[in-house]
Formats: sequence, C-alpha cells, structure tokens
Amino acid sequence: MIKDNIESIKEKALKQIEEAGALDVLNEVRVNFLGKKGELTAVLKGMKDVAESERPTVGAWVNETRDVIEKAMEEARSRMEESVLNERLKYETIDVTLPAKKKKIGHRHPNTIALEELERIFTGMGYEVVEGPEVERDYYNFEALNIPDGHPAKDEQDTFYINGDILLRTQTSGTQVHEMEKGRLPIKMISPGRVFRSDEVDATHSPSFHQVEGLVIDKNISFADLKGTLVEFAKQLFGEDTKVKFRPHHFPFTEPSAEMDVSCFKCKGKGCRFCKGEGWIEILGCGMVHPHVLEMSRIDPKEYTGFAFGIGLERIALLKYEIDDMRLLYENDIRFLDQF
Ligand code: 2NL
Repeated sequence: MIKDNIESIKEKALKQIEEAGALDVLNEVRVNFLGKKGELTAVLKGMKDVAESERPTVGAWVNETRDVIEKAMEEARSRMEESVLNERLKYETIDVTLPAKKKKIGHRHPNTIALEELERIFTGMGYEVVEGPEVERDYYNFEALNIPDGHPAKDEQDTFYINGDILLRTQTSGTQVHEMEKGRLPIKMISPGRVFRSDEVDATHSPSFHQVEGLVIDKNISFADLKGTLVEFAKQLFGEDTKVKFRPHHFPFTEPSAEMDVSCFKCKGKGCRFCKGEGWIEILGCGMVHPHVLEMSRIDPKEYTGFAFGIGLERIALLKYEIDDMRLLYENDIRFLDQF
C-alpha cells in the first residue's frame, strides 16, 4: 500500500522531469516532490503512522526513490544546459573569412613633425633641447633681453598679462636667460615651445604659436659660427642645394642682427607663386648676443660671445607642407591632418 504510493510518486516525478522543458520548470518539480512540503517528504512525515517494524524498510524505499528522482533531475539538468550551450554556439560562430575592421591609427601633427625635424638637426650638431615655463616674469621675457619698459618692441609684442609682473611669454628667450643665469658655460641649446601674442587670428597670425630659439655661448664665437650653423641647418631642412641670404635687421637682444632667407625650394630661386616671385623665403631671425644681455645674466662679454636665433615653428610647417593658411594647423580637422 505505502509502497504503491511511493512507486506512484516516483513515476509522477520521473514523468514531470521527462516533460520539463526548462531549468525553472525542473526546479518546480524538485520543490513539489523533494521540498519541505513535497510529496515524498510528506511520506517521511507520515512515518509515525507506520508500524515500527516496517519503518526501516519504508525509510529505505523513500531514500531510494529520492536518489532516483535526484539522479533523473541531474541528468535532465545537464541535458538542458548542453542544448542551451549548443544553441548559443550556433549563433555565436565567427566567420573568419570576413574582412578585418581597419584600425585607424593617429599620427603626429605637422607642427610636431616639423619640431622633431628641427630637434634632430640641432641635436645632431650637439645642441641640448631645454624647455621652460610658458608663464614668465616680465624681467625674463623683456628686461633681460634689453627690452626695458617703454621700449617700442614691448608694444609690438603686446601679450597677455596675469598681473603687472607676470605674463604669457612672447618668445622662448626667457628659458635661455634662465640657462645663462645658471653660470654653466659654454651653452649650446635650443628652446622650443609655445608663445603668445595679443594678435587677431588670420592666415599668418595666431594669439598662440610655437617658436624654436637657439643660443650658443662660448669663447671666440663669431658671426662666422652663426652663418656656418644656420647654412648647415637650412641645407638639412630644405635640401643640399639650398642657398641662404642674410639681410641686416634689428633686434634689441642681438647686435648685429639679421634675418635669414633661403632660396625658394619650389622654383630654386627663379621666382614662383610660392615665394611670391621673390625667389627667396624668410625663415628666421638671428644675431650676435648683445653684450648688455650677457652682462645682465652675469656673463662677461669680454670673455664670452655668442649667437642666437629664433624660428617660427608654424612657418616651417606651412612651408614644408605647402599649407597656405595657419588656421588649418589649429582646427584639427582629421581630413586635413590625415594628409601629412
Ligand atoms: C625672431 C627672431 C630671435 C633671438 C631670437 C635671443 C635669445 C637670447 C639672447 C639673444 Cl637669450 N637672442 N634670441 C635672437 C635673434 C632673433 O628671434 O624673428 N623672433 C620673432
């Protein structure tokens, strides 16, 4: 009688396990038969009505049945998991014959390419690259470079003032003054970096641009050293057949001063649209460091002399890549930058 009951619970449970189509249904079956209020559990709870002598036998039946049901459930569960996995594998297959997605790799900005080229040329000649602060004292930007208050060059280089004494540098010369003040001679350095002017934006002007200045100070440095260095620089940058021309100029911090032109690398000096028919292109300003500039930084001009130069980085980048509007360098339009 009780055995029949247990048998029929077993049959019912096995049938439901067989028919269960999902894991949660299987779990329901477990609750219904083996849970606290489950049918098989109820048989155990009813043991008190079973004659004491039969209890071990009935207990064994119940345990056997529980084992059979649990085993069937375990098998059903692994069957279901396997078929779920097989389904997933079917739609997660990878078609290795599909063309690969192209990786878009960035590259250096034309300014950076030009800067690294200048750095390569000058470090090749034994120069050190020194960077300095963009926010500078009035003294280092103007005074120490022979541009005292009231000097017309100070108006021309109007800049952004943080207060009466602190400003955004208009040239990287301040970095070189700091270097001179350290008193370690000789000096052979370039100082690249961002500079600022209170300028309106147009094709050739920007309130923020970049400069590479150079400074050499040693015993017996002459204008011949300046020329030799800058001619070599021009040839490395624009080609071995490049000619240079020095035109007298004036800078407050150098004496004598000059601007250097290179023969147009497009028309070889014949005159074209690129050089505006001139045959020459201006690329930098230079000169022998003014004795008073040396003195102010505690260098004796009777013992030491030097030359210096300043190059506009954007100007070099525009020339090198034949770009006719500086604004293109700052817009960072990928379609434009991708060309270099
Ligand atoms: C230009 C030309 C120049 C210098 C910069 C310099 C620096 C020191 C001493 C003397 Cl510490 N000179 N720099 C010299 C000549 C020209 O720049 O066209 N600038 C806008």
